[in-house]
Amino acid sequence: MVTNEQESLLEHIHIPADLRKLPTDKLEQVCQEIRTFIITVLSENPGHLGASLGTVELTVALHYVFNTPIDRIVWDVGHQAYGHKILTGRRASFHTLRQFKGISGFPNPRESEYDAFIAGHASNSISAALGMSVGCELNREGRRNVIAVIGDGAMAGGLAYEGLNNASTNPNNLLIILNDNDMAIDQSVGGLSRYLVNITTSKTYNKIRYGVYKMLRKINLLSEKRRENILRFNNSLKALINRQHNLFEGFSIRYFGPVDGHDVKDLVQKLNDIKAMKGPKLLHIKTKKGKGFKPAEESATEWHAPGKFNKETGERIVLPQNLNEPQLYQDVFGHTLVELAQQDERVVGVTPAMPTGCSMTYLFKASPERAFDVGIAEGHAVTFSAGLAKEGLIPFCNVYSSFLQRAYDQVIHDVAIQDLHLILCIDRAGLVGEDGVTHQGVFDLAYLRPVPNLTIASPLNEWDLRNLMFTGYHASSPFVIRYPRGKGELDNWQNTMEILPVGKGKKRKEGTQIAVLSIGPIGNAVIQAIEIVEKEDISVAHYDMIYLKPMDETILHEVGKQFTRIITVEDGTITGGLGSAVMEFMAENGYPVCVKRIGIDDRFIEHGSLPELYQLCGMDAANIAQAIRAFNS
Ligand SMILES: Cc1ncc(C[n+]2csc(CCOP(=O)(O)OP(=O)(O)O)c2C)c(N)n1
Repeated sequence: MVTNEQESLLEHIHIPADLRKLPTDKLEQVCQEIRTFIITVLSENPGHLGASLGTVELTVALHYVFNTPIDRIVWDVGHQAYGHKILTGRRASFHTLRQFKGISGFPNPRESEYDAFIAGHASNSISAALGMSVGCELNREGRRNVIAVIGDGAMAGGLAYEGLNNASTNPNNLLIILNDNDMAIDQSVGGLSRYLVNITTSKTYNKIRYGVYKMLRKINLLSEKRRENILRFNNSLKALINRQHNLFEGFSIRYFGPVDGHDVKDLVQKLNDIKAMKGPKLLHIKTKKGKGFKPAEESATEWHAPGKFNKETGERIVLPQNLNEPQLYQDVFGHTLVELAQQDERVVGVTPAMPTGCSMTYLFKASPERAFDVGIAEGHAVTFSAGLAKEGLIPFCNVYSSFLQRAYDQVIHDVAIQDLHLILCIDRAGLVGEDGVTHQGVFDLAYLRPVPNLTIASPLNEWDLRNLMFTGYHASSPFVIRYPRGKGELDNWQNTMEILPVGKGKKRKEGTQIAVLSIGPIGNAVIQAIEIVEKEDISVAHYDMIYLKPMDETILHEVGKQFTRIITVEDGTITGGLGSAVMEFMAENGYPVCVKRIGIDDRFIEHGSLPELYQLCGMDAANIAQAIRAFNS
């Protein structure tokens, strides 16, 4: 612990070069100060707590041993990089984390030269770092070290294997740190996770191996030429002791570890030992998610991103749930899925590593044999669901909007071409707020609309989500439902399920001067905007389209005939979504109308609270009202 008498070291570390001036025996104190700082700031300003507490020692050791920012650290996902932010000039602004115009929750090269690559979506670090490392060998500017830091959860993603497979093909000096805490957000799943447990328990082999490496190095035998021989020697040793192949050495990547990722001095020593080695290598470290904060250590999923909390008592500050309040879309999804599964044993659930986030946990509890967490593997989740559908099951495959970008080809090739009946539930659709630029779920309407055979729908409220799940269940081809994170709008929740006829929208309000067409929950902002302008005697008709595809052509013809001014509103990109579809329809059918599209224009949207971001994008009620006013004049 840092005692009051102890002088703070962290306060004097503005950049990693300051850290590198310290003697090694001061590093533990630096770690303790970083940990305390993260806990203190995050208790007031919510963020990803557990992962960053687990990487404090690693972060300090990396910046101590390597010459950052010339040497590059590529963080995978990036939610574990808070310590890195604190050491790289962002300690003073750390309290603005994830806030509008504050620092990002993930590394971003636009924010700092120490952030080597964009992060947010899992499993890209090995490919990116390998590209840099190979690039360095080709460049004449001289060598730099490139280090990819990847968690055991992210290591399960297919892209990581593509990087591993390619790692030994071209000359490079890549170092991969496998940060193994046996957790993704939920428990890590799958064969890799079991493999890592096995390898971790193979202590004898790993100890002997490291000893042999050190001895050879000491007597100067570890030249490049000898590498192959040593690998072979290691393999025989391994066969002798374990009768187990090492996955990474199978890819011709030298494997070291596992080592204690919370022993900063040892980490420094190990990194120094392997730093100069040429060729791709991997250091496997064992860490604890939430390290140093007991509640987070004990309940890693809950403390992955816990919101505000009391740092003294370890209590999360959770507002009491009022049962008469609107429901969470996620809970509606989770409970409805269980009900459908109880009615029909063909119904199954598939999630790529987000059972808690999307509330598939209810199905895991009710029917564990019919709920599948496939790991961080969105492409696989979609194709796996397609396989299940081929066998006559009815999969509800739940993928977050921005992560579904990883599975675009699978949606087209494996689902749509074969017209397989599954329900693709797109969670976190639309602006997501604090997670920022990498997580905004704003592209799905635009990228899915051109795909034949898909039905694409979005509910105005949480009850319609339930109804759409029921409708999708009764469909016979791929059925897509997109909905946002958080609470819906209804205060008169109904526990019934009804079919919403495919391709039929709803006229919510008559009007004479302007027609507003919306899709999804953003329609509630439209309802409020219309209430505002009606007080100014502007008469607006409102249509909730519900379906982007097929679109309700009866509504579109009615609107084309009765109005000359149409506004479209969607929680997604202006290009390619509802607004574009309406414009195409009006042009193709010869309606002389003027269409104003409200949505996200051609730029990336950074982090901030949802109200701030909706305002920024002109998608809040006041701005929509202003757009109606301006369009009417
Ligand atoms: C492509 C993609 N899918 C899902 C996520 C959501 N996600 C964020 S962190 C995380 C778990 C990562 O686990 P691991 O790599 O082991 O890191 P840890 O949190 O344990 O440090 C997941 C699934 C993501 N960021 N990217």
